[in-house]
Amino acid sequence: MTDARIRISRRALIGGLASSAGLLLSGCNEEPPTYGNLLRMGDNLTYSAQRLLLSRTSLAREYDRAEITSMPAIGTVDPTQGKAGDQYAAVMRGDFADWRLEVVGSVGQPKSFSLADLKRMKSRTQVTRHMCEEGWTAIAEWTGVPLGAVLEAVAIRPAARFVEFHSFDGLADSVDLVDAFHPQTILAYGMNGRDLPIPHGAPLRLRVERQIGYKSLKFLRRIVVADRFNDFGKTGSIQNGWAWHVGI
Ligand SMILES: Nc1nc2c(c(=O)[nH]1)N[C@H]1C(S)=C(S)[C@@H](COP(=O)(O)O)O[C@H]1N2
Ligand SMILES: [Mo]
Repeated sequence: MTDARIRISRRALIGGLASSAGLLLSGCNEEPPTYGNLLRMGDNLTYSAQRLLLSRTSLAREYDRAEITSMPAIGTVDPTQGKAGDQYAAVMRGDFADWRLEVVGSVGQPKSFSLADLKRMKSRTQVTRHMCEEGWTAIAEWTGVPLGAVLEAVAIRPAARFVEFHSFDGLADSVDLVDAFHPQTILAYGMNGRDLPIPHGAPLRLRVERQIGYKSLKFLRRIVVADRFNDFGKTGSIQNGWAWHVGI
């Protein structure tokens, strides 16, 4: 590591500690959200360090198709059993023809997209390594529409800072606009050249390749663009003991 890099990471460290102690510099867009909880300082550390050390568009490594591995389905694999189970079952029975992705919030033109609408938009295919917090990794190919293209289509407002995702199984999470507009952040409807299988999040899941696996929410139903940070209470990662920002 060069001297300059060491200085940067020390600054990231100090910045992370300061902000987690509640000393947020007002008006600084590089600061992560704060929840006034010292136990969450790891969020600030990984957030500051990644934002300082990696360029906004540096890409997660991509692999060849020949390197694809098998991938277990983890967490919710059958959303018909969950909170909005009946609604999921209804759209699943129709092969997701009646499913819609609602995109609302701090936007000029709220829209609701069918799967066909999303498939007609710009698409990106990427072979990446999924890293689960439980310790396993897997390589798969994902095809979808860049989240940035969807956000442009709804004309997000200048005050917007976060993009929130809501799933059929009740989970919710968010990313900042750096991750939202990152070229590898896609709303995936395809996996390994086929439609996204139900256990892996059909009909649409998020892929956030520069963060750990649980950020890539499956079974999406709604996206809300927000000006302020929301921890989603019991349905969010934070109150479940998981970090909000988990850069890899
Ligand atoms: N809606 C929803 N999204 C989710 C989960 C979940 O339980 N529900 N599990 C997360 C975790 S911990 C991982 S590792 C990946 C697993 O994706 P996979 O089932 O395709 O392997 O999805 C993430 N997204
Ligand atoms: Mo995971």
